[in-house]
Order: sequence, then C-alpha cells, then structure tokens
Amino acid sequence: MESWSNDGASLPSGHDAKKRQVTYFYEPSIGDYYYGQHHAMKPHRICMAHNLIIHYSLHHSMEINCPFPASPADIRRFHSDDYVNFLSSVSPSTLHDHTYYRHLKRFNIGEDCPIFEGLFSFCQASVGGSLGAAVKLNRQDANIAINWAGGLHHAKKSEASGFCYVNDIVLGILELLKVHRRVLYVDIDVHHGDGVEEAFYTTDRVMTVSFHKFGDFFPGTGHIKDIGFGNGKYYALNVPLNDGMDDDSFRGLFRPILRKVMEVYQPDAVVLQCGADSLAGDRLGGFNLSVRGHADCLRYLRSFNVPLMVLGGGGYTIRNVARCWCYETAVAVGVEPDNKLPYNEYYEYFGPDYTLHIEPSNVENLNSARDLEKIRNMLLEQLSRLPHAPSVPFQTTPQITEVPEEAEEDMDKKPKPRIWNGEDCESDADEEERP
Ligand code: EL8
Ligand code: ZN
Repeated sequence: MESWSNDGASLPSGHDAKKRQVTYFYEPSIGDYYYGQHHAMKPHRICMAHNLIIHYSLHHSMEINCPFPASPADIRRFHSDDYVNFLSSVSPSTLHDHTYYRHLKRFNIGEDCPIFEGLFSFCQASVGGSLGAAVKLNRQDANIAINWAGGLHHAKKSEASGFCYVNDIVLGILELLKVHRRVLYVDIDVHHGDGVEEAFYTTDRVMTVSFHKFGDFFPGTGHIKDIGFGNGKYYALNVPLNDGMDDDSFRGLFRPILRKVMEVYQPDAVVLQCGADSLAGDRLGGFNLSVRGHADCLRYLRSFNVPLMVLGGGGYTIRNVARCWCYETAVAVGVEPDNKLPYNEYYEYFGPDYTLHIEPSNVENLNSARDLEKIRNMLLEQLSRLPHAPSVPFQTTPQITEVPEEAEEDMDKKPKPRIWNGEDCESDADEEERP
C-alpha cells in the first residue's frame, strides 16, 4: 500500500502537480561512515532519509542511481594536488606518522574535521553523486537531480572546514558550466556557504545566494556587503539573519529575492543546497523552520522549471534531517506524502508522534519585520544593478584555479552511473568495468 497520493488531483491546493523527470543518487554504504563519538555530523542520517524515501515508495517515481566514486583527478579539478594526495592516503592508523602529522594543521584537520576510517571513500561517494547529478542535467536526462550526500559547502581548495573535506558543490557546478552559461547557487543551510562563494567570487558565470545565521556564528563570513569582486561584483548575495527565523519570515525573504534573481540573472541551471540545520530544534542551528517551510524553497525554485540540482548539507537532529530530505524528495517528484510515517527500519527514531512533519518551537524570532524589510530592500537594490542575463559569451570554465592538464578529463566520457535495482551496489559492482 503506497503512503502517498500520486494522482495530482488530490494534492492540497497550491501544490504543483506537474511531474518532473527526477534522478536520485544514493550510495548504500554512505550511512556506515562515522566521524567519531560525540561528533555532530552523522552520515547515518542519509541512510535514514533513504529508508523513508523507499517506504513512501518514492523510488517508483524517480530513477535511482548508485554513483561512481569520484576519482582523485575529478577532485583535483578544484582541490590542490597536495591536499588530494593527503586526503587519499591518510588514515587513522597513519595519522601520527611524521609524513602526515605535519600536514594536519595545514589542512585544518582536527576536532571539527577528523580523520576517520574510509574518509576519502566518503568524499568520493559525496562528490560522485554531485558529479553524476551534473552529468544527468548536462545530458538533459532529468530536470531534477538529487544527492543528499552532497552539499558540503565549507571545503576550500586546500583545506577542510566545518565537517567538509571536498567541495562537491564546486565540482558539480564546474561540471554544469561545461554546458550551462550561467549557474545559480542557492544555500539555505543555517551556516554561510563560504566555500562555494569563495570559489566563484570573481566570476559572473555563477551567482551565489546564501541565507544564513550571521554574528558570532561559524564560519563568520557572509556579511550583506560581501557582493563579489571584479567580474563577479554583484553576483554574490548574502542574507544575514538572526536566531528564530520562522516559515513566514523566511518565505517573505526567499521568494521576493529569488523571483528577482531569476528575472535578472536568468540562470540556465540551479543548484540548491538544502542544509537541514536551519530546521527548528536543530542541534547546532538556531532557526525555527518547519519541514514544509524549508521545502517551500525547493518548491519555489522547482516552479521555474530550470534544470535543478538538489543537495544535502548540514543537519544534526538526524530524525528531522531524514524527515526533511524525504519530504523534499516528494516535492521534487510532485507528490504529497501522508503525514503519518510508514513503518520503516528506523521507526523508533520518530516517536512519540511518528509523523513526517514537525512543529516549530515557541522560540522568539529575533528578526524583526523591519530588519527583514531592510535586508530585502538592500538585496533587491543590489540585484537592480545587474545587467539582465549578463551576455556572457559561451566560454571555457572560469579559471577559479589552475587546473592541471590531467584533471581535464571529460566527465561526459565516463559511463552512465549504474541504475540501482534495489540491491546493494556492491552486488553488481563486479559487473561494471571501470573505464
Ligand atoms: C559546532 C563548527 C560548526 O558542535 C560546523 O558547532 C558547522 C558545519 C555545518 C559543534 C562543532 C561545531 N563546529 N555547515 O553545518 O553547514 C563550529 N564541532 C564539533 C566537533 C566535534 C565534536 C563535537 C562538536 O565531537 C567531539 F570531537 F567533541 F567528540
Ligand atoms: Zn550548516
């Protein structure tokens, strides 16, 4: 018995019943990676989201792919050789060898970004999903491509940061830029999307828009006056917010700003980072969004019918992360799931209500209507300075970093990722010959 209505007619009013061709990337072992005891980042949340997606039968409405692990050469298209060589060879057992120990500080390895068992394989799976998603959109095999293991927006060219080691988003956008002239990046994680903004700060081929908590909060960047530089001036938008942001306040900013962005920038593809630490009750965040309020951002961007990559990100109250990313998968495919959760492998995590949706907390919203109006007007004014759809000649990918020749392998030549048949990927791995 399926736990959702898929006839469109029964969708609540205002729901866009039009279908989209959705493709979804999931690596079955992703939930086994472990940052360490007490660490806030728990990859298991992706497995929990996947389990809900399966028990809501959403996999019947989209293509499921097991991503190829990204190669070191793929990762070097943004990250430095030294950093990739370090990540691909370090392990908990070699960490204290002199060879590696002297690099820990240089690459910001420590409590936030520990070396754990299988770290590089974890990175390869995360990046493999985002690169695979980009290739699907480039080939017009799908309108929407989802990778909940992606969205790790803090990673820098030669440095780990904020639980992120490899920036799958930058690598995915670089892949999209092979085919799309202009790419819009939108980030609704409670933390500023600093790694992506930095990577594209001086180009107008990528516009970055980040909504985040600002003020004595990690990573400390994302001031409203940070607007890009050189050719990229006005193509970085930062929406600095205080604790307590609720659904109405967020929507009152998100929709007017993104409506103007879509009008003046006219992106050929959109990447949405859906960090779920902006939900109410998150272990690290301070916003107060419901799952519906968080998902409204995806619903709104989906309505423009522009190729859309949907990625994960932060999110530390893992029962709510699973709820959020499952519901957003449903929004992507255009169905409205029942609020009553189907029995699933992690059912006990969702008690005592066992519902898909969550109630906002009764915390104070420290963003006054006046503050929000001022921010909205400042950003709309910034957008008014943009030429409509910058006449960017179709050119090579912006040189955000020197790209080693060997890294210029063409993702398009990689074989299509395996379509998941419901079995573990490993079961058919030996049938696939790596090129
Ligand atoms: C906390 C940085 C925030 O707790 C990273 O906050 C946000 C990443 C994100 C916190 C913690 C923080 N780090 N971006 O969502 O979108 C400032 N780090 C932490 C690290 C290890 C840990 C506990 C907390 O476990 C321990 F090492 F203590 F065992
Ligand atoms: Zn975050």
